[in-house]
Parts: sequence; structure tokens; C-alpha cells
Amino acid sequence: MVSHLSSLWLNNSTLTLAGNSRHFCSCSAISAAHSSTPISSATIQIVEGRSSGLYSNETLKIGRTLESQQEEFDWVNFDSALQYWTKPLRPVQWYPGHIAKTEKELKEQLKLMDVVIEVCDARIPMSTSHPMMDSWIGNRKRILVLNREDMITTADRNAWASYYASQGIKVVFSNGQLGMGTLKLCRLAKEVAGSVNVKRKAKGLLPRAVRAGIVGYPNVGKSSLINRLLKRRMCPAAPRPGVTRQLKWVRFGTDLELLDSPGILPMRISDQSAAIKLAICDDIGERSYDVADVASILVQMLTRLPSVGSKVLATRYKIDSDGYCGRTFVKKVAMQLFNGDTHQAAFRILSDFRKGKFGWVCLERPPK
Ligand SMILES: Nc1nc2c(ncn2[C@@H]2O[C@H](COP(=O)(O)OP(=O)(O)OP(=O)(O)O)[C@@H](O)[C@H]2O)c(=O)[nH]1
Ligand SMILES: [Mg+2]
Repeated sequence: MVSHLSSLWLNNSTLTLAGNSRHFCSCSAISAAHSSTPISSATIQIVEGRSSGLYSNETLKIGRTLESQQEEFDWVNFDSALQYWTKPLRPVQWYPGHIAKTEKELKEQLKLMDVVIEVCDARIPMSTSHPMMDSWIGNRKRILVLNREDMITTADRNAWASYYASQGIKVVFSNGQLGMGTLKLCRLAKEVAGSVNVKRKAKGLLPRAVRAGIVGYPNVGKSSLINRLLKRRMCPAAPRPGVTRQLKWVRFGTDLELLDSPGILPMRISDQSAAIKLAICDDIGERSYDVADVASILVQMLTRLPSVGSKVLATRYKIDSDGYCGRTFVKKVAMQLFNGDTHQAAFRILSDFRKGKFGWVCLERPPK
């Protein structure tokens, strides 16, 4: 069986792929279905491309014609492919007891807040934006923080900045590790909530400190931001999700109070692509996912992203750069570096990504 399909992300070379035929067939089909640009001149021939399991051992021979110009990366195709890869996997869900408790308490505390600061992970702003936040916040003043700005490129930052500006959303980029953006955030919080004291003055009341609640997904850097601002370690912070377990008000000077809160997630994550991205970025408990599955998908994502590509991956682990499916790649790394231990290999790949060893990579782009 020979299929002719188009793709926008494969390299200009002929690839022989062992394993996963289904995802390549599927991605290309998705490419054709979703691409906003006309089908490119690049043609893939899938020989013997019979549909099979995600990590089967079938061999594909994919040939393609060269394209003279590199087309702009197609994020719609990328997201569709990711959705397809995640479908056969065990669903990722994480809702420990302290999150349920926090959600209840947070809704109560929201009534006291003058401004809500929602902190997201700049690598995955969409996937770390809580679907219930709008309804919880209601008409309350709100600031969006994209933390971990050091982990994305300037182009990514600009793309998100323009997107949120076009939506009329106030966004601050910050670095919770070094403190960049924290003073700006503090100024903005006082500014947007300034009307509180204007109203109090009109009623003949003395001014009070502005109350800002810092909320968001686990491990996005909420506590670190507060610590950097206060220049003291007032709130526990560590590189794993679920460190903060209780709500805690702290004071910054005389005119600002900040609430540190445990990271929250929806009880059920319906978008499993988002769940995998949370796992990749370490924003969800490790026990909720299979490290090898997540690392395999990460490899497949990185292989397609123009800023990384299969060569960077292959060079890092000193294995040849033929286009492996993610699972095969993880196995190769295991053989090369960890005496065949796939779990360790998968963990290393994830940890290398989180440390920026493949460069700083944003896994999402704003919707068009
Ligand atoms: N590279 C980088 N690391 C950061 C940044 N902000 C925080 N971190 C690190 O991320 C880890 C998690 O930070 P926390 O402040 O504990 O995150 P949190 O949102 O409070 O996490 P939970 O309490 O588990 O919800 C820590 O190791 C921080 O040093 C940042 O902007 N850039
Ligand atoms: Mg915390």
C-alpha cells in the first residue's frame, strides 16, 4: 500500500523509520486536514504504511521531495499530532487531597482579594491556565503572569505578549528564580487595585494594604515569586509540584499583602495533550504519568520543532540521527547510556529538557 501524504515538519531528507507507522500516517493526514496554508509541494510516500500500534516494529520508508524554502512551522498540525499520540496512552490525572481542600478555601479567600494574580508557565501558558479561573474571579481585578520567562525565547515572549495585548489582558513576564518582573508585578497590583483605597477615602475610612492572591497550577513558581519580592524565604519553594500545602498571607511593606496558595488543577484534565505538556514541564505529580510514555512523546515533539530537530537529540545522546519514533529513541538512549534501563533514559531526557539542554523551548504558541 502506498499513500501520498503531505507534511510541513519533516526534514528535507529520506527517512527510514523503524516503529510507529500510525503516527506518521496520521500526522500527515492531520496536516492536510488542518493546514491553513495550501498543501506544500513536499510529498511523503509511505510504503507498507499499514495502520499499526503507536510503538509497533513496522518499518516505514518515507521518501520526500526537497523543498527549496523552509515553511513557517505549523502549530496547528503540531497540536493535532500531539493529540493523536496521546490518545492511546493511559490518561494522566492528578488531584491529590490538598488540591481539593485548597480549591474550597481559595474560593472563600477570593472574596477578600482586591486583585488576583494568576501565574502560568511561560512554556505552556494555555495548558497552565485553569479552566475555572474566569468564573471564580468574576469581576475582580486580574493580572496574568507568565513565569519562567528565562525558559522561552524572545520570539515566543513577543508572540504571547501580542496575543494577550490583543485580548486586553494585562500580562507580566517574570523570573521567579532571579526576581525579574517581581517589582513590576507589585507596582501593577497596587495600581489596578488602587480604587479600593479611593473608595475607602470617600467613605472616610483609612487606607489599607492591597490584597493580592497568587494562584495557579503547581510548580509554576508562585512561592518563588513571593520570596524574590520579599527577598526572604517566606514560602517553601522547591523544583517539584505540590510543595505549598496551605494558603498563607504575607506582607510586603505597608501597602501590599500577598496570598501564597498551593498549586491547583482541575479534578479531571479533559485535554490530554495539555496533561502531557504538564508532565513534560514537571507541573504535575510524577506518579500520575508513565515517564517513558511522556519522554517518547517529548522526543517526537522536539524532533519536529524547527528550533530543536532530530540532530540535536541524536548528538546529545551520541546515537545516529535516523528519524526514530519516540519509543525507539528512548530505548536507544537506554542502551547507550543506562544498560537498557528505559525508565532512567526517559527520566534523563525529561530532565534534560527541563534544564534547557536542547535550548529553551516553548511548547505552545498563541491561537491565531
Ligand atoms: N528557571 C526558572 N525556575 C524557576 C522560576 N520560577 C521558579 N522557578 C523554580 O521552580 C521551582 C518551583 O517553584 P515554586 O515557587 O516552588 O513553585 P510553586 O508554583 O509555588 O509550586 P507549588 O507550591 O508546588 O504549587 C523552584 O525550584 C524554583 O526555583 C523561573 O522563572 N525560572
Ligand atoms: Mg508554592
